Amino acid sequence: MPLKLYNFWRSSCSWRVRACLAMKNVDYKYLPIDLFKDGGEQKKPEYLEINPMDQIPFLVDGDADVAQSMAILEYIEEKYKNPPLLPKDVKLRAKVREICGLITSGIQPLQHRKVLGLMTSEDAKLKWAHDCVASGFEILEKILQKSSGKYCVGDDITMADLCLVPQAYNAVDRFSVDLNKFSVISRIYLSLEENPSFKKSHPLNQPDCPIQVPTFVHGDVIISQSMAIMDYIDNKFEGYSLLPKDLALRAKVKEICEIICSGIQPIQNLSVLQKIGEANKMEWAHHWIQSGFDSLEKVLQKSSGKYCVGDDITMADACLVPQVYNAMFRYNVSMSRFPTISRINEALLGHPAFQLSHPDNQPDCPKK
Ligand SMILES: N[C@@H](CCC(=O)N[C@@H](CS)C(=O)NCC(=O)O)C(=O)O
Repeated sequence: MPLKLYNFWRSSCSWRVRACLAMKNVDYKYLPIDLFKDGGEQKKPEYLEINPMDQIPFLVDGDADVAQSMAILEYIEEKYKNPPLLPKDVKLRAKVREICGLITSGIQPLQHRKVLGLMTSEDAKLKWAHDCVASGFEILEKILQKSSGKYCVGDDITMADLCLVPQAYNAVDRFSVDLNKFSVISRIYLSLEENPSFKKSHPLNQPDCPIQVPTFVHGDVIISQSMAIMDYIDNKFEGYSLLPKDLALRAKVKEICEIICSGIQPIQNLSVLQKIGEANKMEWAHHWIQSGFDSLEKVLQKSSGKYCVGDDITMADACLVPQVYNAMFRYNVSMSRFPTISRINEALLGHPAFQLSHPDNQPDCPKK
């Protein structure tokens, strides 16, 4: 009977255990416990019956059950010997446990959801979590400067790395900690990001992770649909706004976004093309993009300055560039009949934000 792991895709403590099982190639049944649904499935009587602690991860192995990620890691380590995740040398083994303790008792609990729930605002939560993680990382960095080789302790992956990777991911992804300030932590984190066991156990690769891409996660806020995400980012983060203050211009930006996001992209997305079939899909995509671009060209002839609406970059431009890229490189649409779209696209491709976010510059883009 395979092991059963009660866990949640986003939970860093769960990731530690999933990574351990992946390293040791142990098969297990994934039992999702949604920490957010209906006030949290971890608090439901049926779960508390299994695990009196309203937490995950929780491992069941026949008549054995174990809570607390470190106890689970030790259990798996003792039961499945290869590859070992604790060094043979007693001093190194203690060092691994020291690093695990620092992360699992000294950092993670301070940024636990229950603690953050005591803060009065989203900003206060983020500041608290950021500061706790950053100050913990300052200490961790000093320890790792002495202990690390390729990984946290020497050149072999250990339990310390199982704790480090999820915590570093949380730090960057949820609490905007600047990892560049911690050169050893970021070196180890970046090298392990590519490791197949960490990839397999990664939050975004779990069956209960919301399947739609893009999905944006910010603290407890989880949003999919690109327009809704852009709107959130625009309102949440001060500084440059991608929506004009003027009401009419703002409406024009949204009109252009909709032409692209509702009028062009959905007709040429993968699931539609699969239905259309291999033989006809290019012609189909070509046709609908061209007819969408015909309308868009006319709108832009009136609305554009340097960019889609006037001379400032807006959400409309954020929609335009990826659609032109698709048109040109996936569906061979000739852009010569769309001079305004092409001109704006060229101008935007020179901008650092569009270079940084370009498909070719993403970590999951296959190396050429
Ligand atoms: N020390 C525990 C901590 C477990 C823990 O904090 N789990 C979190 C998810 S990472 C949880 O279940 N939270 C429940 C909640 O937020 O209500 C361990 O290492 O397993």
